[in-house]
Amino acid sequence: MTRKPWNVGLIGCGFMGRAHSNAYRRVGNFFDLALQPVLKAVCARTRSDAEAFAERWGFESVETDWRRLVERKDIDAIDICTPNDTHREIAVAAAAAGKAILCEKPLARTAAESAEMVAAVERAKVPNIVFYNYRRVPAVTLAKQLIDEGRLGRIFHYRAVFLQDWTISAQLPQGGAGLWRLDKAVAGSGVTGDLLAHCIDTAIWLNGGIESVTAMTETFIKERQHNLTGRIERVSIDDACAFLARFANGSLGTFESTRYARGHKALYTFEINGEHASIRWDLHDLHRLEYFDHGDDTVVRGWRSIHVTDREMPYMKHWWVPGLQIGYEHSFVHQVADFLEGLATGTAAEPTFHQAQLTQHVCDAVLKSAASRQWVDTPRM
Ligand code: SOE
Repeated sequence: MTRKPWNVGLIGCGFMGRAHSNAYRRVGNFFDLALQPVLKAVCARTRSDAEAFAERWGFESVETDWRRLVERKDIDAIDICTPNDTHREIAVAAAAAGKAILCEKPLARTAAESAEMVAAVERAKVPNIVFYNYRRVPAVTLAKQLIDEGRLGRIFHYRAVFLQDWTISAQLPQGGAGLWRLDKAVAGSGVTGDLLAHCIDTAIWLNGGIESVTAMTETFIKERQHNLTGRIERVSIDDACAFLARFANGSLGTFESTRYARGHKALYTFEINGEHASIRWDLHDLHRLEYFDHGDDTVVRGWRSIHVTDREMPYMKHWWVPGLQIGYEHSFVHQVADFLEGLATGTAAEPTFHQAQLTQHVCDAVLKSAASRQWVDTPRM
């Protein structure tokens, strides 16, 4: 099968730059697609970083100014893997240059910033997507399938947590490479934009829109040394956030996230309780979906743990044989596969910038509610 080359220009060489590069390299080996990603160019702040990354991952060329990359005629798609404060400017320029855009989450620091990005891609009519990768863990996609089939019936409760413990030390500085997530000017917020954004995206996808929220946040370590200035500076991000939500379908949501849950590295779990059935998922055991069906015979009724590896299960026919599981990195491969499939069929893969704007609005409402100690409605879109 002859595939048309699809030239990717990646901006950012951190953790996400690696996850996305791996996806572009792998996708053609496992999915039959009309387009073949070509790692055309990578952009980093310094030439040595860009060159080292290019050599490791197989990029053909390097840039140190993202504007030059965006202007290049040999680039079809711009992938934004940079810190959050740069997403808007890069995306607006890439849209104006007619490139497809794949952006790491969260779309931007605030809903006002991301609204400009939504307007830019819609004006330019360029394909776009946001990497909320957990939608494409097969067990999570299976949860969506079960809900859409009506197996849960009316949904009453949605419960999500995302717990980490990597910022407990007061000696950990803020700012700069790897630690910009602690710097509000760069990240926009703490756990709300970084971790709860994942939970919110999955929740909206599985259970529909969130209409109102009431939240509390806390910053446990009030001052940290800033890596870029060398000074002790105020910490303005939310270290922890918990909120209650009302969904448009009448169900109630509870969400909690923190980077201060000793013993938890990336414990993202959700549980959904419906009239007929419940489902539960845990990132630490990501290839399993737990399912309770009240319709089962009483004597065998109980939670079952579905090992999501059969060919009939989402994405799994592309991988190994039943019983052999896949992992975190595959969710990015699936996202790229769906995006390319969407380009070929004309049906955009989700979440587009427009759809990700819903999550931005919920994040903004959560932070506003925490500051005001009031319930806050999300805007109708
Ligand atoms: C933060 O530690 C982080 O890397 C997030 O930025 C990712 O989005 C999440 O998937 C894992 O945790």
